[in-house]
Amino acid sequence: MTTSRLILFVVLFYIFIDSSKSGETCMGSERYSSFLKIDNNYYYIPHDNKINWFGARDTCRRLGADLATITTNDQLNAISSYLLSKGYGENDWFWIAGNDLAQEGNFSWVSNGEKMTFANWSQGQPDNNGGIEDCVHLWLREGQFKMNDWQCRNGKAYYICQAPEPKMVCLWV
Ligand SMILES: [Ca+2]
Ligand SMILES: [Ca+2]
Repeated sequence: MTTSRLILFVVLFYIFIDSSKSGETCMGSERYSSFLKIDNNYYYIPHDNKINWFGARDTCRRLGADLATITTNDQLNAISSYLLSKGYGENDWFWIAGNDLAQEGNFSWVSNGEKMTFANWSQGQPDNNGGIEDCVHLWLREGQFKMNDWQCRNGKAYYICQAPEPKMVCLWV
C-alpha cells in the first residue's frame, strides 16, 4: 500500500467512525445533509421546491427543527449576508416562524410562542394586504433580506429551518 493510499484509507476510516457516532443511518436513496452554522445558530435552507408556510413548518418539524426564529438584528444580518453570498435575489422568498394567525397584528414565533419583540420589516410592511397576510417571510428589499407578512396558505416560498444544536439529517434525493 502506498503512502497516499494509506492516508486515504485512514481518512475514510475516520469519516466512517465520525458518521457512525451520530446514531443515524441514511437508507437507500437518502443522503446526509448537515445544518449550516451561521453565526451561532444552525440552519437548513433548502432551495428546491416552494411550499406554503404550513408545509414548510411541517418539513422543519420532521427534521427535528422548526422554522427560523430571528430575535436580533445580528442574527438577521448573518442570515441576510449568507443568502446574499449564495446569490439569492428578489424572487427568493424564505418562510420563517413569525405569524399573526392567533390575533391580527400581534406577531409571535410559532416555534416557541414568544411575541415577536424584534422585527425588521421592509418598507410599508406588515400591511396584512387583502386582510389575509398572517405569515412572515424574508425577501430581498432595500439591499437586505427583510421581513414581510404574506399569505400563509396560498403563498409558496422557500423556507429556513433552525435547529437548537448541530444536526445531521437524512434527505430523500
Ligand atoms: Ca395579518
Ligand atoms: Ca405584506
